[in-house]
Amino acid sequence: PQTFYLKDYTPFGFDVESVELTFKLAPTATRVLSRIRFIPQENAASSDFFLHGEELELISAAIDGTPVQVEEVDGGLNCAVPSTPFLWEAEVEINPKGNTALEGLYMSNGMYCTQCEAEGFRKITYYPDRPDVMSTFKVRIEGPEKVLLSNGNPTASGEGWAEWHDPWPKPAYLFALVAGDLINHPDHFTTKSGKDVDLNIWVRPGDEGKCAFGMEALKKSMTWDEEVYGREYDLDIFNIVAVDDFNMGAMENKGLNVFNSSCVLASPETSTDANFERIEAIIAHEYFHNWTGNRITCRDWFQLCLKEGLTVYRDAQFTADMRSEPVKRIEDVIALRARQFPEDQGPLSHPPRPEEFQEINNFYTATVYEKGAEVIGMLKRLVGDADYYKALDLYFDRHDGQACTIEDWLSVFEDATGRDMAQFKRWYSQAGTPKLKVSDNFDAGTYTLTFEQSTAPTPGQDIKDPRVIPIAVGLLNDKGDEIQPTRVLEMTQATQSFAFDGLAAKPVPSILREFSAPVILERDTTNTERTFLFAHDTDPFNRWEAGNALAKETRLAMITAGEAPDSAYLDALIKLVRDDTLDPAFRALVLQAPGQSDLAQTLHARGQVPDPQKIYDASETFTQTLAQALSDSLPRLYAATTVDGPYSPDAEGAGKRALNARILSLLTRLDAGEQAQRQFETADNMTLQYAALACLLKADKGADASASFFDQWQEDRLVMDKWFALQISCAEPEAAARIAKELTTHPLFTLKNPNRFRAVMGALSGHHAGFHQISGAGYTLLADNLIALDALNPQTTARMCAAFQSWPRYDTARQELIKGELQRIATTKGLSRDTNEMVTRILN
Ligand code: DPP
Ligand code: ZN
Repeated sequence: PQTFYLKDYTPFGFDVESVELTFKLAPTATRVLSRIRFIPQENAASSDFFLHGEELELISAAIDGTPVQVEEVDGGLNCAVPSTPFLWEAEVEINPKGNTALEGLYMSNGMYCTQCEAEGFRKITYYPDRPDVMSTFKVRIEGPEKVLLSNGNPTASGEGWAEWHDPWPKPAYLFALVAGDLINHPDHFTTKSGKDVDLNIWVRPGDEGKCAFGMEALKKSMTWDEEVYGREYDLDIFNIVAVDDFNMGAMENKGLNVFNSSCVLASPETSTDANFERIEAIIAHEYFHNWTGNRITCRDWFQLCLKEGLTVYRDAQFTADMRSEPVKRIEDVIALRARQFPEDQGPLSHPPRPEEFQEINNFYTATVYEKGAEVIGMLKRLVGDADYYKALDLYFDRHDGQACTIEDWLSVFEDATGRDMAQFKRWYSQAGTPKLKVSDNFDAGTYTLTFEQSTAPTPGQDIKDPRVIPIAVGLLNDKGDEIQPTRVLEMTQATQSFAFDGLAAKPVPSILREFSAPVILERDTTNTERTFLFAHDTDPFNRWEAGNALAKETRLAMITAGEAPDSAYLDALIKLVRDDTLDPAFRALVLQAPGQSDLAQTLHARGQVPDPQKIYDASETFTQTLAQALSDSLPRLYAATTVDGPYSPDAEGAGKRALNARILSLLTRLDAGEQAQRQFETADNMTLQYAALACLLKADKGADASASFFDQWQEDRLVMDKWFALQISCAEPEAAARIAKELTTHPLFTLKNPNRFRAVMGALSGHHAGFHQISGAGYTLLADNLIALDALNPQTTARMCAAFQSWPRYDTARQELIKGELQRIATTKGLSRDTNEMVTRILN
């Protein structure tokens, strides 16, 4: 397979002045007519006229009205063209119904929809399908469907046809078309300059009651982007469409966002608090792309984090503003450690801006997105808020309408702040998670912190240079008063010291507040000091972090030394959980057990071989001990966190319910399941019903509840995804793969719906001890299903291969089992380029 390199970038030798497309829709034989005006560039580096195209049947091609001979080659066509501006016209036929890859134009439940990012437009017609080629689009859709949508503004329509015009030049990956018998949930928004915008959420009949929350989230996002970034919407209409079969979460097509239905449809009866929060964030994310992604896009796909890192950062700011800043930060760091750290420390490690790929779809990763966002957060911390927004204003001013690079992005920071960003740029070019070793010294009133940074080699990058690391530090005295408010230390050397003068006694340091950089902090400290910070740290993130470190250390000591749960930590934990002055959402996070895969990674980093079953047992024992130790308080806490009145998905209620669910899970370990059963039966919202079902399944008392849940919700696809997943994630380790296998034979299981596939296979691979059973049953089941799915949907298959990425951590027996499965996948006949690249990288 071909490998593409950043260093090989060459501009396309032609400008595209305008694009006109006509779609004559038919399920298995849609005709696409294109009329494209090309202008050869003067002094072009290359005058080759190559148009991308895949799985297209070329009916005709003409230049300036005269039929032309083209050379069809793998991945596209070549054609001899004039050296003066010309009109390219082509007609192709495509088969949306046969398109199970869900890329290009495809059908889902009888509706047509598109997914073009990154390189799906070439499955619609011949085109220079690269993000640096931007043009305006006019689209005519002909078909019997009631609703015919494309990008931009509607210009004309009649029975069986509609026309759209998008005045904003865009790359082809932002093209979209939707056609179906859909129903809309309408609303409108007036922008700050007084422009009226029609808003619609389009859904299948039956789903119209699940749109109101998404619509509110959209309006909040529009207001927020005006207020915080000064960005206004720029078309007369903004459409969102919900589709069931979708590889990603959602897609920011200009003026026509297409959403996985799981990321937009919401109702109290069918969605949990976590669903509501995620939907609000994704609506915001896609909306924010209108400026960071669409108006300013990427020059090439190596620059993907330019738009994704920034837009994830922006949506995180939005969620923090709508809800709770510390809670959002803690949630994000938990997710970063669970998803990005393993990637960064394993065979798939790559920089936020990769320099080579075979299949770009394999680089929509936690590193590009979440680490990309961390990099923006560091930039903001280093330059300060005022200069950050100054740089962003310059970015929008200077680059509106352009396809940009990370160099362009860093230049606006250099020009707006006068700083040199050369060293900071290493965050974009170097892979791997830096380790930051800390030591301290107190002498004659001066407290000195010394940091040493190092990053282990990653694939293709043996040597790492020191990075700029913003380290937010505060100091406490022995009573827990803050004697040094948060100060951002700017580390640039491999080893560097920072001094704090004029102190009466040795302080307790609170280091890497707010998780100010995505690094692994290593410090010789004691559980006594951690317990002190857990009780007193004035930075909520680091207070949680101290508890998290204790939670990890006590489990690790149980695993490696057979110790009992640390009683000082238990006491501190119980005290904190009982403290009603603290935010319930924060207390719920403090009660959240550290991820078992994260514990395995830590053991591996300390030179030990993790045993998934022992990790599981230690976690269970700890939770059981906690339940018993807290037993007196559980009924009171359960009552105190029960939210009265009608359900509302606001942050306050959600925080209480999150704590309530943790209390219920502890209660269920002590009673016979009565409380959970009662909650299950009386719940009037999915958050409570789901929490109760999870408790019952975990206690192995969920058979009846599970059956009644199925009866109640079997018609609801999204709730059924929960039902599939929960049975696996709540199973005993030895039963997880067996249950998952049974579920793959359930009549409602299908390979054709990525959500359903992810519900089952994602729950299996997310069950650390269950997936890693030494029998290898989990590995085999996942590999069987990946092989089956690859023939239909390479993109989703390839992404799920990442479940195998952590194999080097485990014992030889497990390593051999996993490698055997990866080899079995690799040698499958006709394996996709996507999956082939992933298994090859994981094995090497
Ligand atoms: N739709 C995906 C996302 O936002 C890719 N752009 O992030
Ligand atoms: Zn995005």
